[in-house]
Amino acid sequence: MADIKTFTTTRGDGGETHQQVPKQSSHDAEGHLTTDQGIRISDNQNSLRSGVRGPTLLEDFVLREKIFHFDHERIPERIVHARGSGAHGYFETYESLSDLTRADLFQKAGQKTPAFVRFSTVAGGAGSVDTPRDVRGFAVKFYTAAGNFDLVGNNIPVFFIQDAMKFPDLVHSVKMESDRAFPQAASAHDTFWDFASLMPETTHMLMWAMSDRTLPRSLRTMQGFGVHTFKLVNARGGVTFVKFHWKPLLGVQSTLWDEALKLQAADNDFHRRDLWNAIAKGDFPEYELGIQTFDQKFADSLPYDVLDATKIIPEELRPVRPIGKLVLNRNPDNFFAETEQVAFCPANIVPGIDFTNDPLLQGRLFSYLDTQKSRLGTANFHQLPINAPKCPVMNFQRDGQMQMNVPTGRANYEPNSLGAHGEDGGPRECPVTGFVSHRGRAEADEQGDKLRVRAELFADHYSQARLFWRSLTDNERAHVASAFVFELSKVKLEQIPSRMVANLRNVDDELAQRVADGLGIDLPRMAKPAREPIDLDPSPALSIQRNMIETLKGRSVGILYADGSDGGSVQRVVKAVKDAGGTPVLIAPKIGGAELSDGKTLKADGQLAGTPSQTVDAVAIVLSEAGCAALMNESAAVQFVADAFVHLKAIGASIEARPLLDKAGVVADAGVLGLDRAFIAAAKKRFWEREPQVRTLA
Ligand code: HDD
Repeated sequence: MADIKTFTTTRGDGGETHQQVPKQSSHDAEGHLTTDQGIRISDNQNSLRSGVRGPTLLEDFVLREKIFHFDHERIPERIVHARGSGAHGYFETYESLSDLTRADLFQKAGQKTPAFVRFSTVAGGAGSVDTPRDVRGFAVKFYTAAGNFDLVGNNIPVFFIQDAMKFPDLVHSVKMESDRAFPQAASAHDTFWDFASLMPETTHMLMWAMSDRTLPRSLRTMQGFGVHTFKLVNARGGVTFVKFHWKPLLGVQSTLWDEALKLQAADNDFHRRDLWNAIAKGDFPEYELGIQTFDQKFADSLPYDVLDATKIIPEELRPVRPIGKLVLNRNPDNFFAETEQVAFCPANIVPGIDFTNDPLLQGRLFSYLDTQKSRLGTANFHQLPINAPKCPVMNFQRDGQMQMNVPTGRANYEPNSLGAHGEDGGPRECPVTGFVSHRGRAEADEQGDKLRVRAELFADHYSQARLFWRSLTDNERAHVASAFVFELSKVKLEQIPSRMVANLRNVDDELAQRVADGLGIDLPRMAKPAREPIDLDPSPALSIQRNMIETLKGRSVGILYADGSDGGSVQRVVKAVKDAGGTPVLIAPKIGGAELSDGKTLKADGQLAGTPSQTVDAVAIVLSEAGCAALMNESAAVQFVADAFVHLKAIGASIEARPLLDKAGVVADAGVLGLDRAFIAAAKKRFWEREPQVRTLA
């Protein structure tokens, strides 16, 4: 009935721990369908009734059990990050970090630790779309040999608020409005901008949220950040401050806003499908884990507070040191059991890692454990296979709903002398190997009177927002300005947009002016900042455009063909794309394919109307004269080409396809090519220089 999966984890000391997880299938060993009680079912089509056309009988336990279970199949969705996609994998350490931390997973070069990752959007419900403008969650559970370590981060290195006290307000404001239940999965509405404009501390994160960072091309091409400052603690008790960064090996790539909007129509599951397909075909997503480390002296030298989650430490100031790699190599077996039931918690840390006094982090330490009880219904949620540590768990916690273990022995208290868990009555405390909170001497001075206050430097709400703005390229800045205009144009209450623009004047007057112009409102007076912003050096590392890796790996090329297309040309493009590590996607007017010039029928991967060009990264239009003529009045074909052009993608086309390009408004530039080698090189990038030709970069 159940086959057993064995997980193995290597420990820092070279030892191995095993844990067995039963894998349930829907029938017994001989392939029979059974009830939950194991009784074989004779008929799964008809309920038991009295007479052929008579009433259904209450005694039909097969029917009752089936419907009873179905009635309870849903659990409360996450209050935030409800929509997510998960994957299994492992983390491999590059070199020993024992000088910095005694955390088991970082002790040996080559050491592998099993991991599970859940990526998510924040505002939308579980059934919402994958590509709204939204922050993405990047939560990693490391099943280390010394217990579970959860790094529950986002794809943006800062947060909207500084104190957990404001989290419920933030989330209430951004989710669908409480009376009308709309909009779904969108921040472009009155309540969010009302809150944001009244809370200047949100400004830095707003800049990121309005940038291309919230429009990732795929879950494989976005960064992740632990956000808070944490501590690494070594075996001698020495402490180093740390910030965690994930960098995708494919580089960071985003979509344009128009593309993201159209993707919502083309494929609600665009990111989930992409992640699944990549793993299924062995194209495993990889992310490098990096650390920025520093000491108290460095922290004291900064003009901002490292305990403030609305601040970054620029990479140029403190380089990110790569320490290992996460490889996602297995899709979940069951979405509900794994991706839905996985329970992350920033409080899950292991010896060698510790918290700081960041007031946002401190609030999170309570929230996640608490929410799992309401979501998963029992204090025993840690026993679910996806949450269970893969190292021994031994304590005297007992009972509770859905206790899935059978604890043995008479003693359920400590100390005891009954020897239920060994001669000495264990399990016992481990003063040396156990978790010891770092004493935090450096921060102790600041503890004392009970106060509801913020530290002085937390009042600087604009300097880093300004730093971010100044680090972007012209195109990226234009996207930020347009995003503010788009979002604020959806706000109906008049006082809100001008209040927001008044805040933006503290970031950059030109930005504020562009947003005011875009909205058609007068530039308001500058809002008085709580603390005068200062000019910090720009950080080029923050720009996506500047750091994009030119590659076809992880990218796809849509090849549009039709009856009469030259077979040789199609095959050459397919081969060249594959050779460069990309994925060719064959697109034809009919899913059954088209008859090529050589008389062969080539089956398509996607039908033209259902596979618009925003689902791929570059397009090749391989048409014969007749094929092109047939598509000239096909809006899906014209749109296919037009969108590729305005989304700044490379377009390779046969000469015969030119009339279609003309009709789609394509104007010759460096990204519009024939079907030769140059096209494959072009398909590795976007043509940012085309953008002023296709939209106003206000
Ligand atoms: Fe949170 C879920 C990330 C602040 C309270 N959060 C959640 C998830 C991610 C983050 C990735 C989804 C985990 C999953 O896939 O299951 N949250 C963050 C980051 C934050 C942050 C990077 C700031 C740096 N969160 C934050 C605060 C609070 C919460 C300040 C409350 C005081 N977050 C929650 C939660 C959730 C959650 C309500 C909802 C579902 C869950 O925890 O398991 O407890």
